[in-house]
Amino acid sequence: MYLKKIFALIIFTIFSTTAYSASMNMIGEKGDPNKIDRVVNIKMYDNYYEPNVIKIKKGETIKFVVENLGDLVHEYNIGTKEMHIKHQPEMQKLIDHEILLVDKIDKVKMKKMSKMDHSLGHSHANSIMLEPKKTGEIIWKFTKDINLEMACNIPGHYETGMVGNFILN
Ligand SMILES: [Cu+2]
Repeated sequence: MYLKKIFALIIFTIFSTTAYSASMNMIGEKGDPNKIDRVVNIKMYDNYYEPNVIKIKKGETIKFVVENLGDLVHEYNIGTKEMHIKHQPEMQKLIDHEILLVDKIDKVKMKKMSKMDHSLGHSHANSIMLEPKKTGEIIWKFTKDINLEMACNIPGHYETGMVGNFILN
């Protein structure tokens, strides 16, 4: 009985990991730091991005240098609209666990709790979450013909305009 449970858990873990990487491959891949074609500077404010429209070419590797100039925590996440909508409950979970505060990320708590629940670890190659006055980087290779958005999935931010578009040309 016990073994059966463990087996089910392993299957579930494999399945959810595979499902996740499949959706990641759909939008491109983590870029090679030695093959950067272009650097784009992004400024995050409460609640919008500057710039919020970026032209990209298929196959291009871009290093995004993201700076949070707002008073709130913000996220820079590259994905499809559907991915962003799916991601929003995960963000709510971070708030419910008091890992994500208005202007602070409790990284110690995040690390501790992510050992029990992987989705709380919140570490993906296509996104970065920053406290006010902090700067971070994402290196992303755009390999697919797909409509992508940059978005902040912290509850209320996407809805109030913290979203932008990648235009493929
Ligand atoms: Cu935000």
